[in-house]
Amino acid sequence: MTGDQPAAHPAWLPDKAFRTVGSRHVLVCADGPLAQTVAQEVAHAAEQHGGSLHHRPAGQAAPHPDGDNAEDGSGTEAHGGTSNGSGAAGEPRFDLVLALTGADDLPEAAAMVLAELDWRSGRGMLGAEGFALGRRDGVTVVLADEPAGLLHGLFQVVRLGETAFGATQPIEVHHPVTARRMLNHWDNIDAHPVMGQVERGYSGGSIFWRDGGLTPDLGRVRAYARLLASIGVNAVTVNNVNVHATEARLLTDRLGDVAALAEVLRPYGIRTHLSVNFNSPVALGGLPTADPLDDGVRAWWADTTRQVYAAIPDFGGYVVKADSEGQPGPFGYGRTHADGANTLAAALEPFGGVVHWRAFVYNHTQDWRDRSTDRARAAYDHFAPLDGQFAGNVILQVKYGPIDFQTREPVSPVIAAMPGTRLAVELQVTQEYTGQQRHVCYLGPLWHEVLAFEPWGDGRTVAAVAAGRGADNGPTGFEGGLVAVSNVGDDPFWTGHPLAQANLYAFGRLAWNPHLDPAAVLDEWIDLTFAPAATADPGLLRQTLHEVMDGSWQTYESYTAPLGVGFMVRPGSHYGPDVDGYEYTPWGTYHFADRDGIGVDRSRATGTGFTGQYPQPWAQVYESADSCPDELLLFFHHVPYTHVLHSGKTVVQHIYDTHFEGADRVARMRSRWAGLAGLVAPDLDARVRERLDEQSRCAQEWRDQINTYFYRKSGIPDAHGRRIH
Ligand code: GCW
Repeated sequence: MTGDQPAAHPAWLPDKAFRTVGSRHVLVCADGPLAQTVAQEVAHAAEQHGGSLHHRPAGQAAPHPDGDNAEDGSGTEAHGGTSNGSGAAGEPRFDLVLALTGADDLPEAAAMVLAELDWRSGRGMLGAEGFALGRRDGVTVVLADEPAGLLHGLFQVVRLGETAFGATQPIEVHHPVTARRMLNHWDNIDAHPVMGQVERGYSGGSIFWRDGGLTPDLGRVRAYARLLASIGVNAVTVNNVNVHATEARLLTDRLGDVAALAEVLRPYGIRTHLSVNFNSPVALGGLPTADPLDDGVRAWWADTTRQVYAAIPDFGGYVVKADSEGQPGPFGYGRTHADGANTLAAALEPFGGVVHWRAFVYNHTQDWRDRSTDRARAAYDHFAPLDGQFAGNVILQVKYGPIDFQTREPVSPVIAAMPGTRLAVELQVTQEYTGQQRHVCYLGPLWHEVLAFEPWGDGRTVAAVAAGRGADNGPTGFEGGLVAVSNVGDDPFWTGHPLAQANLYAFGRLAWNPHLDPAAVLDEWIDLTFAPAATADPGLLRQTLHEVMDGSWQTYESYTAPLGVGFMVRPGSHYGPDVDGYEYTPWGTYHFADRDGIGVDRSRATGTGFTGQYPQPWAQVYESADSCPDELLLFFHHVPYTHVLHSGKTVVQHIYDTHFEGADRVARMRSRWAGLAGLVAPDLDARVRERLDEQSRCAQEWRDQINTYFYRKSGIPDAHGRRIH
């Protein structure tokens, strides 16, 4: 227990997940703060499970068997048992060696792996975070050029469990696909009157801020950093992109709080970034303007940023939401977004910092009568013409879809439109539009699909664009990154719904390697979190979790807005059905259903022309209702209810069928979970049951409202005569 907070669930890193490492004799051969973290992790595991840790700096010779380990002055020795015997060079024999490639006097197995690595690619090729993993002579070896690689390698060994200590393994080299893998927290220090403390947060309060200031529970922040490091996340913003008055001051007089958080995140290889308000030179600096081309404004940003780096030397940079949903921006001064971003970038440049500049810019005060304005077009229209004008340390942060994190959207055409700009793709782990952590909705398959999408149909993927890789897979010099909005709060289960932890897990793993199979990623999470092997019925536990989670995104899609049309959620909260809730609002999110048909005509021929923002082949595929994939049909086209889909069903029958099926599937998920009795911890079980009850209720409500709406609009009865109201 920490204060009045219940103890946090260990998520995917309970002590038992470390049994295979903790029961072994481990050598850590590296120095620096991250190596210290590796050593602490191993030492803790060894205490729990009876193994041992020997930690020596990289530049130090191995101990001799008759020596007294006096050279351990700067290292540590932790035992749950003793090292078992002598190795060839007279040193203790280890089961696991985690060493820097530059370390002196490596044990023989590690030297063998290093020699092979040198022969293959040469040391120094592992980079800042990569690692090599191999097993020789009964010893598992992790080698890295930098300590961060050892941290990632340790967690890979933890994930592998006994497999890491089995047969001799060929050497595997692991690299993150992109250097920056970031989570954005939409956390406020002060609870916002409408949005609460965490905007679109469904997991309690902020883990960073409490009672108007820094959380007293930095231990929880440390535990969070550990979870993030284990999945490869290496950057975090600690405040909302909507930067309100109190939070704006994190940049200046409340900077100490940010430094305190950075201090806790740093030992896990996580850099701290800050969301800043574009108007800060006025609001905080007392200047008459925030015009980005004004000399005084530039000097203010430069000076303020210098002070940030004085407090936080490894500070990552700024995230900016400008001219978006009421936030100030360069438009207010007749300047472009390149002008705005570049001014902040110039201030960060001397220190190696970056600006994440969000492309989520659109007219949120649209007249619903105006059919010529298409919100989907906005990001491209604003930003594509600016390609090539952004400074080298500006990263344009683009939501994966053109609208707003809907359950189903096409990939944003901006991703294919700016070859001369560093682009980060933004995903939403918090389930704003996907059930708000009351519904099970495993998003790994959605993100996998987005990251694997080929904008030019030529093998080059969205993930490659974010990673700055060209058609030949060579570096383009425009590396951006992957970013996601966090789903974590101070809830004991971290994510409200315990099964929503899997989304956080999957984001990290897919950001590290987008080629991973989301079902396999889920399996990793299940193994680490529930340790099925240690339960009475491992098969049932694993199978049930897969049955409940694998297809849950498609299930959610099936009982909510149909065929990519989006929204139909309750305005404001974005939870539950309200088909016409947004239809006559200024937000630009319409479905245009009438008695004959539904959907948004975004074709070039007769609609808003949005399809023309895509390169071929997609410009053509999306242009025609005949070639448009079913699941996106209503995003791109307005069609009659009797339009026949590729599936052979009419649109309206598809709506009825998917909504009946979706609600039925939720009922099955609920009864499958009930069959787990006793295999999971009672508190977790109770929380999941409570959420499944709500999901089941809500899915029925969606089913009935959507089906009734379209039956009343179209007058077309369900072919199967099921009950519609
Ligand atoms: O999805 C919308 C949310 C807003 C959010 C905005 C954004 C932080 O409804 O709450 O604001 O997107 O991404 O900026």
